[in-house]
Amino acid sequence: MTSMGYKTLKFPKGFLWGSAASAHQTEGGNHNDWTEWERIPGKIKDGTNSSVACDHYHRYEEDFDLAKELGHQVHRFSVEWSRIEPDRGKWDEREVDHYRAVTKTLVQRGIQPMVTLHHFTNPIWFRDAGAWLNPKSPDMFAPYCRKIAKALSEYDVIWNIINEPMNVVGGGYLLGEFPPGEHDYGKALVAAKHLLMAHGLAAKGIRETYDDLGLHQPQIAPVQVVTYIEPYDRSNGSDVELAEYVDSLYNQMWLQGVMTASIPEPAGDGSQYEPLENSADFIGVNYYSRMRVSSKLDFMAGEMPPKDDSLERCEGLDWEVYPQGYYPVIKSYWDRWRKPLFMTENGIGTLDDRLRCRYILTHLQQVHRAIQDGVDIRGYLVWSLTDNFEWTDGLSSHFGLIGMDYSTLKRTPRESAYMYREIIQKNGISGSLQQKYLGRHS
Ligand code: GCO
Repeated sequence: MTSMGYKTLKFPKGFLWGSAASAHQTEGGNHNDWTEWERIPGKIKDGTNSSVACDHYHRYEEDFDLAKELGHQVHRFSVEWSRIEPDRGKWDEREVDHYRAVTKTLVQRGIQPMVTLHHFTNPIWFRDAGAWLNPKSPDMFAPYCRKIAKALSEYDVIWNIINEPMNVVGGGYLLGEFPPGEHDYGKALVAAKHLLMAHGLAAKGIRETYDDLGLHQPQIAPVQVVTYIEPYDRSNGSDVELAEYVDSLYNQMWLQGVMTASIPEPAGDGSQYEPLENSADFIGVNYYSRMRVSSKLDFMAGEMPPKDDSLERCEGLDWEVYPQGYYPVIKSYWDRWRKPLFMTENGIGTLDDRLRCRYILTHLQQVHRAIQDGVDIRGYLVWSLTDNFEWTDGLSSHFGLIGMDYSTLKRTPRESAYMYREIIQKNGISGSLQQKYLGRHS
């Protein structure tokens, strides 16, 4: 016991600390399906767009200098497919070189690169071909993955393939908040199936690329967003049933496909899909909040019961701050799959940086608890290194450890960034740090 009853929380040796970001949200200057979507009035809540974003495309060295100064040991970023393959089968080698330079810049700073190959955005030609509804979409995605695997193979890269596939499905084909803006359950399942196949083919392509080059196999992982789903009324059987269904659809089905090398129901008929074999060395878990569901409302149309007013919220997106949901989410994956986990995103959009500090600390307490209970967790990444363009909310969302003045593009680390650095340096959280930000232990 130390300060005021808070225990020092030690993390395992070799636990990796860092942050995550994506190309479209930070780079500026992209032209993909999201670029066009953003131009449609009403799609982005604050009317902003990603045309400049953080200008990270030109300022990545400065950003990685900051990451290094802030003690980060790993950084998760994405390669923008539309830059690499602006037309089908046509490669832009200068852009390939760009991401080689980005990766090298991290390595030179002693930061482990974790590379996502698809973080929501699609090239225009792929959109025009029907995107993830096209049965050939997995084959269209695979050559790009091989290309980047080869290009970055000289560095020790950890591969994430597709970021939050069920958000692509839910946002794009159920809730209509992401392109192509549809509300169609049947199409959503088709997209989920093709995203699974795409993960498998991409993983296989990366493995073969490394084999052909005579290199050791890299770490490859799927990245799932996991929301803790609860019935609005626990005593109502239909609410409980709906919660189970939503959990199985959003949190379990896709990953089950990866882990069992099959296309599970309802996206498929359970048949095996061989390329998915050996496509997960660990599971990337993105956690932000919980969601309550009520059978009295139309969940598929995005209708949600009222939020709990006693909980703090993420600005704009209005997500409840719910660290209690993190532990059961982690445990459910561990108990089911016994695969190492990596916390690939966790964070909050807010200008109240003390809230961000509390958010990070209370969530890390849950991660630590899971580790104590035997879960193999390899690392933790804050979303995000800097403020950036938030999909439906635009630039007025503030997820960064580093604040961004969009008029000057000046980066200023927030207090949370220094708090996080202290945690990284100690590979743990002292009692006094918890007391400072969380107050007296109750
Ligand atoms: C996602 C993405 C990130 C978001 C973050 C906050 O989870 O949707 O991976 O790109 O910006 O999660 O919404």
